[in-house]
Amino acid sequence: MTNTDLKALELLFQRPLEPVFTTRDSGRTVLELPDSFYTDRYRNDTEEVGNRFSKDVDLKIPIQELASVPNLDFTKKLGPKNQFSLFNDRHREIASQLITLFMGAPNLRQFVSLSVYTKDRVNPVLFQYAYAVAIAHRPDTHEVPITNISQIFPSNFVEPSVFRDARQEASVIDNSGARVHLDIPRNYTASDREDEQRLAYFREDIGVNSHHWHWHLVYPTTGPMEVVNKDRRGELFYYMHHQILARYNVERFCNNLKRVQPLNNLRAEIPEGYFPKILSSVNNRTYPARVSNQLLRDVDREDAKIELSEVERWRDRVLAAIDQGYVEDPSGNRTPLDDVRGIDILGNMIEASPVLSINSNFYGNLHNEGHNIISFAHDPDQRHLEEFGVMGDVTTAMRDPIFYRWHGFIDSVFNKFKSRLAPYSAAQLNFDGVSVDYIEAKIGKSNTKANTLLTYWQKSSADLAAGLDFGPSADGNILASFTHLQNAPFTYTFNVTNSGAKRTGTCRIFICPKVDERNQPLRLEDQRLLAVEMDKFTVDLVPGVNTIRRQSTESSVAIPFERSFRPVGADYQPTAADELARFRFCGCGWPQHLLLPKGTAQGMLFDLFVMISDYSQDSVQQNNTPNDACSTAYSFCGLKDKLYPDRRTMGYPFDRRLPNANLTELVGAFGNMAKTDLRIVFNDRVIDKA
Ligand code: CUO
Repeated sequence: MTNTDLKALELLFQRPLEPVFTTRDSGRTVLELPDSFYTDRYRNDTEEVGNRFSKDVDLKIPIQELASVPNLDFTKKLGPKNQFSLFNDRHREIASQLITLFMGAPNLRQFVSLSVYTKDRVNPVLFQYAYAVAIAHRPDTHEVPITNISQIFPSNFVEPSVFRDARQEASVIDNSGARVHLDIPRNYTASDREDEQRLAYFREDIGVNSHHWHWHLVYPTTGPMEVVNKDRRGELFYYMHHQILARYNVERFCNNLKRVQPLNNLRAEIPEGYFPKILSSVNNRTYPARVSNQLLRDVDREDAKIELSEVERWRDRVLAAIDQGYVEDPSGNRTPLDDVRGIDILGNMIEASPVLSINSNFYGNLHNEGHNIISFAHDPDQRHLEEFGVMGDVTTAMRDPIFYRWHGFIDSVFNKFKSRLAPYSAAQLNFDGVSVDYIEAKIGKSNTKANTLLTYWQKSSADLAAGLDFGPSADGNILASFTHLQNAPFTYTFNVTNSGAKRTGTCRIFICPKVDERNQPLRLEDQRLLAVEMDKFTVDLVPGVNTIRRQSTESSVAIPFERSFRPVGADYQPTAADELARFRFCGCGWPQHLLLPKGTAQGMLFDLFVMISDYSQDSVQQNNTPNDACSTAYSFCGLKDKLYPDRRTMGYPFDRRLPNANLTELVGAFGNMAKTDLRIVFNDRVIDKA
């Protein structure tokens, strides 16, 4: 790959709504298009337009003619100003064809040309999605970093009045180099009359929403098989969203709210309203709101038709399959839903992926159509010409309280399947001759108490300028500051005695709430569903006592703030090839600043649970190195182009019933497990990032 190919591909993530011939890279670079690339609108003025933008640039990147010009008619069903939804069948079909087209470009240079040619001819959000999927999966684009979605379409993530300020500032400060901080307000979507508002810091967190977008980008439901058919993707759909639910429920306990009520009755009013206030980038309108006590209705629109009864029928068939213990393909062949493959089959069938579902005619498209019905609740028959609400878009869905009720229902279906499996046996849980004798988690400073962790508010800033179309030309001088939850970094220390020969184990760390919303102790059967995965890593155990130390910042579920909001542009990228590969894949991962739940001012008690399992039962045969691209967040995101690196079912040991009544009995019965009380104290102060 030459540097200019790399650069051209990167530049296409910038200024998604501006024509492709305008300057990019802070006015320094322009793409030189063959005349045939100009759309009809500019075709008669190609010379003038080309000259105007290439006048003062440092670099002109010539774009090669296309060997064969694609027919893009299939994309026309989605207009340039329409919203694009991954949950919408027609949109997904268009995206799938576009991804296939991008994946099929014969070489890198032609891929660049194809992308440049396509950019102004299709819906901009559709383009950015299909383009990013292709970059993530083409073997020749490994080195191209995918710009975080919050930087491409910042208006989907932050309160819109900030952008007016941004443009104003840009016109006054020009290129003097002065940096302007724009403050994104907190708590702008509702007042505290709305109880759900207590969770806004979680639902509207930029890192949470961009993680969710990135996950769906890495695990699309349609497209060429080599893109869609990833190892255990259905299971990971279940597990990643299950963990979101566990985290959200625990977060609710911290805020004095009861657990999410799964949305299992589509005919009942939805008490939770949501007024998102954010702007859609493509049409400059705010995302539609949903009033309190809205009823869901059949959707009958040009762009979507779904009946509630259809979704209910699919739901009943899926539940019947779980009760019967098998699924049927279109020819009537039965596949048992066993303890190893069952969850993966169900994940792909319920989400659903039309290419991986065992029988999409019969089991339908349960989860996606639920998103759709909810997202059109405000205008189901299009009489008001409104587009879908935030639930229709993976970049914004997690902002709405209803997301957690719908996913709460989907999760309850998966949990129902898991609870039908036999409880884990002693043989599946123990690790003979290994005992965990001591565990603690402690903040780094010397005078802190063990097992008391701390959260607080932090003010950080991110450069969101790449996506500010027609905005300031010099990026880097407009920084958006926002306030988010943060935790003080801490270290786990475990003492593990190995009474056998040298061997390897997998260390699994969870935190579980101890009491429910009424302050009643949780039974293990409830606690396991609320267990929050904190970390997972392999440990080598020598004979005798081993002391294991691990930093909270090394967690296998999370990525650091800097990776979620890295500055874009070649200047900021690592140069070593392996570092680059990691940088590129690594936008997927739970935000490190939300690794710990908020806790409470008085301190909220949790069980810190650790288990060392037998690595010979966990390991997967593949070249496994700790430096794999983005090995840091593999629990939620897998490893790029590899098998999921833990053979146990995801969530082990809490994904199935356990042979004991409570956690104390469980750790008493198995020496390779231990727990201790952990207190999370929340300090209600805003601390500026150093
Ligand atoms: Cu991620 Cu419903 O699957 O939003």
